[in-house]
Amino acid sequence: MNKIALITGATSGIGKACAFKFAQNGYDLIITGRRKERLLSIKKEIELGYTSNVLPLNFDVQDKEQIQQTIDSLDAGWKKIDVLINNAGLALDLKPINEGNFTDWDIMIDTNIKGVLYMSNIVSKLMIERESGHIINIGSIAGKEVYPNGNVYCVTKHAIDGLTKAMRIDLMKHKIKVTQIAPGAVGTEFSEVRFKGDQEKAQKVYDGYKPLSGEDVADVVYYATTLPPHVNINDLLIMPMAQANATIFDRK
Ligand code: NDP
Ligand code: 8X3
Repeated sequence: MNKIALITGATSGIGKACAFKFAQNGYDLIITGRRKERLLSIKKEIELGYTSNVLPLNFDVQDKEQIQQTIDSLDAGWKKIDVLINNAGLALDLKPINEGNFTDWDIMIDTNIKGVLYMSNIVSKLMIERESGHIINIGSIAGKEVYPNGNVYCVTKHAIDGLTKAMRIDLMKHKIKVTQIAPGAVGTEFSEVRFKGDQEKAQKVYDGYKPLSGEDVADVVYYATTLPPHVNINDLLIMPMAQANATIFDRK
């Protein structure tokens, strides 16, 4: 029987790259996101190219009732989740604290923090029944440092940095590994979402250097799952060569 990975936010970027990486390595996949059409086309593409079975689940990680109902309704086979990748997340805008938009703040906090809490609570219960599992939280350099106007997004990723440590303590006795993978700049739809469709602003983020790709991050996420049972990567910061920290880039 294949192992199963559940990936939140698999319709784009890092999550989508993780779906393909885990499929290449023989996993069955539960892929989730709000954009149903994308989930269906990714399922089709993966099932054409690999032997994996793919179950698309269309929900918003902000909606705890919907998550609970959806996971409860899985059949016993799909409930045997080996790897949970808490990847779904977003930034909305870059504004000083006095100019921030409350709706944007709520969406970032509800998605990036509460979404990870709901998913981890619900899926860890299934892992605890089997005394086995691995939860990988996608953090960020923004969870290690702060940068101008990043306030609320940075705080959500600092929360993931702390939560990953806390979950590791709670779940260690159940033989569940907990890992944070924290990337620097990754060339995904992230900046397009942050700048609400403004392509020019989004492109400027990556001007003059090569950011990580979703695939670069997926390779590292997958690697973390390949280690022997007694070995865990607690925390891993992965950066583009041309990014020294949250704010210093070597742009040519
Ligand atoms: P993308 O915008 O390309 O992908 C984000 C994914 O999250 C999409 O699949 C989206 O799916 C999903 N998502 C967003 N909101 C929700 C929601 N409410 N419910 C369910 N799914 C949701 O960005 P990335 O791949 O770059 O981002 C993935 C993760 O990586 C995020 O947590 C981000 O914070 C983090 N990260 C990104 C970095 C970067 O520079 N790109 C660097 C460090 C960390 P859909 O819209 O279909 O729901
Ligand atoms: C996403 C990367 O640029 O906001 O977490 O630090 S950034």
